[in-house]
Amino acid sequence: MLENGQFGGMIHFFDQHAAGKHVDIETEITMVGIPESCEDGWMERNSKCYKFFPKNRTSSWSNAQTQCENMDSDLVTINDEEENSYLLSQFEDERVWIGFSKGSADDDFEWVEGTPLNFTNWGVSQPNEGKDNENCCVLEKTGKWHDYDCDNFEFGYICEKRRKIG
Ligand SMILES: [Ca+2]
Ligand SMILES: [Ca+2]
Repeated sequence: MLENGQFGGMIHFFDQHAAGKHVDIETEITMVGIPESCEDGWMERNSKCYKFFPKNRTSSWSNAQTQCENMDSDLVTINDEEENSYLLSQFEDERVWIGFSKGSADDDFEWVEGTPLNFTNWGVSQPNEGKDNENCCVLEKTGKWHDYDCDNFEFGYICEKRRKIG
């Protein structure tokens, strides 16, 4: 009897402890306003929301970025191999614009929303500057990245944003 009582007491203690922690975490999340899911029409993955605009909504790179900005987002930033693979699984186009570009031929490619560059997936011989300035980047269906002329091609595109702030 005595051992049963002690054992029960311990469980009660841990339950209270866990319940207290749960409340603390919920309070913290509410204060910084992170939860909430993606808005309608946006795909959710790892706290980010994505919207895909395939070839029936093609655009130059800068128009695509403007469209994303109008929805409080940017052209997608591909941070790692997993995100690259995820995106590939979500569109059928030959290639789509991503948020990777440079101001001129002499600049370096950078992410439009400012993420430090720690992953690239250029195709063979890319970026190659082509015949003209190729200052904008696409994600090809092969998974590889290619630089293209920003203005003289119209492709589909992908917008990305953090999950809706509640
Ligand atoms: Ca990303
Ligand atoms: Ca190229």
